[in-house]
Amino acid sequence: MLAWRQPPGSLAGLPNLKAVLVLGAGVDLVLSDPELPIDVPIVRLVDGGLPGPMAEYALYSVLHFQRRMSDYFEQQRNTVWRPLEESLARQWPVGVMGLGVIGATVARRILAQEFPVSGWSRTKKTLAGIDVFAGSAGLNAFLSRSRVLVNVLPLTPETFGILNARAFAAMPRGSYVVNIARGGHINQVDLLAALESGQLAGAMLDVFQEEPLPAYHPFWRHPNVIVTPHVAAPTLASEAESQVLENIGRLERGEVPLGIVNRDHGY
Ligand code: NDP
Ligand code: OXD
Repeated sequence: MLAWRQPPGSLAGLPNLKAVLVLGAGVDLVLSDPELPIDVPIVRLVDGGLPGPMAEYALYSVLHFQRRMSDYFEQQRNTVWRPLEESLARQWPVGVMGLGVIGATVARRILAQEFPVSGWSRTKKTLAGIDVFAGSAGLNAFLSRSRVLVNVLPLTPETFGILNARAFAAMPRGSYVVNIARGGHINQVDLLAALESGQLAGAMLDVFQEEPLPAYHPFWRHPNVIVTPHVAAPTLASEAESQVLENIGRLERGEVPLGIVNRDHGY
């Protein structure tokens, strides 16, 4: 089965299912399907042309906040000509949550623009020029130095709701959150409360617990929230096609496919 956002229960009628090849990087939806047989390999797209656009989106969001673009957009709407106090990239430490295929590219791209960058992952990585933290022991130290937090974690039982009141409280006051991973990472009530209190100054969100984001949702009209419709990185058809063909060949030959998901980790 080639799957992307399959309707719930659609795996049920497939008694001869040999493998699920997911046409994206995140496999949370497939793994959460109660009909998923326990012995079928799940394969995700590795790279799939996604890291570059994800890094562009993340870099844009960091520059947007650093260069006060929301303030200038608002001033333009009111025909106000007023230069605001500016700050330098080195005053904007950025934290990248998740240092996999995408996170490492995001971290390097932002570092190349002279922002200090830290990264956080399950196991400790080595990335030139990037301060790395790992596991729950490293989480608070990582958060406390993130003036902009960019989330590129997979959604798993361990990472569900990880961006919550405790995490926001550990960040510097007036910091920013960018979510380009999954809506389930964010506790929405806690995010709105942190924005209300000023603990967070803003958020740029590409992914939501319910997509499309319902019209009544407060994120749409919040002055300090930027909403985009899950577009941080569209899967490149040509990349997906060649990876799927390669993996079907590997499965037929009894070899391990590229991007095989470790079900114990959930990604
Ligand atoms: P990878 O599997 O390559 O990387 C995942 C990273 O997250 C790894 O560094 C891993 O650590 C870390 N991680 C996983 N669980 C934990 C945990 N419990 N605590 C700390 N770190 C953890 O994934 P990709 O980089 O390919 O993709 C990341 C996610 O981005 C996808 O799952 C998807 O949800 C999202 N995405 C969103 C898109 C969009 O358009 N908005 C497009 C593409 C992807 P370790 O290496 O130590 O295991
Ligand atoms: C993905 C996505 O996981 O587009 O690939 O969200």
